[in-house]
Amino acid sequence: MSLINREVIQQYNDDGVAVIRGCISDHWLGVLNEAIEHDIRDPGPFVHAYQSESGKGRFHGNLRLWETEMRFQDFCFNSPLPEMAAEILASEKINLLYDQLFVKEPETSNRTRWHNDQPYWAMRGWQVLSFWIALDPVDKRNGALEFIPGSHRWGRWFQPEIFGKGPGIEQYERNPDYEPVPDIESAREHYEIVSWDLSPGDVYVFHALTVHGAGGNCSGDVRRRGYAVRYTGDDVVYDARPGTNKGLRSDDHADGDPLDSPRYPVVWTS
Ligand SMILES: O=C(O)CCC(=O)C(=O)O
Repeated sequence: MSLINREVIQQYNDDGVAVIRGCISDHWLGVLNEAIEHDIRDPGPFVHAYQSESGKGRFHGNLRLWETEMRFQDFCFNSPLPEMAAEILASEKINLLYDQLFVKEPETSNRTRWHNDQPYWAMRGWQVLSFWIALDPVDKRNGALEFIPGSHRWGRWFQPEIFGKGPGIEQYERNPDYEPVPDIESAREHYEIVSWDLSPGDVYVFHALTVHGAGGNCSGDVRRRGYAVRYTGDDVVYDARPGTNKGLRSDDHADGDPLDSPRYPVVWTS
C-alpha cells in the first residue's frame, strides 16, 4: 500500500516542494520531542549556537544528530520516512544523508537566508530530498519556511553562506562554478513564493535544489522547532567538489563513490 498520495508526489516533482499533513504519528513526535529537548540541554558534537541578532531568543542548530542520539537514529531508520522517500524519489534504495535541527525560540529575529541545499552537500545526483518536520504550530509569524516553486529545475547552484555567526562557524570556501544567491528578500515581488502553515506532525518535503528560506520567530510565546531529515536515492554518489560543508564530508569516500557506508547508511531497500 502506498504511504504517500499521488498528488503530493506530482507536486514534489513539478514544484520541488509539497506538504504532507499529519505525516508523523504522536508516538514519533513524542520520541522527537524528548530527543530535541535533550539536545538543547546537552547538545551533540556538531552543534552551532547561532548568535541571536536581536539579543533575544535563541537559535539552536545541530546536525548529524542521529550518530550520537539513539532516539534520532531510531526515527531516521525506523519511522515511515525512508519508505516515503523511496516512493517520492522512485528509488530502489534509500540512504540517510544526515539530519539537522533548527530551533528558533520566541523572539529570535534571525532569518534563515534564501539558499538551496545541494551546493552545501558533498554528493551529486537528482534523487535527494529533505523532510522538515514541525514540532510546533508554524506560521509566518514564527518562521514558517518559504519556497520558490520550480526553482529545483533552474539548474542554478548558489554559493553556500553561513546562516549566522557563532563559535566555530566559518565562512564557506568559494566554488567558481557556483553563483552568488540573488537578493530575493529585497525583490520578493519578482518571485513566486509559497508557504504553508503547519501543525505539529505536518511535514514540508522538498528537493535539494529548491530555493527556500524562513523569517525569524517574531512570536512572543510560540517556539519554532523544525527537525529535517535528508535522504538520497539510487543515482546519488559522493562528490568531492570545493565549497561544501566540511562537517558533512566523509574521509572514507572518494569522488564518485556510492554513499553506502556506516556514515550514509542504507535505510531502505525495495
Ligand atoms: O528551519 C529553518 O529555518 C531552515 C531549514 C532549512 O533551510 C533546511 O531544512 O534546509
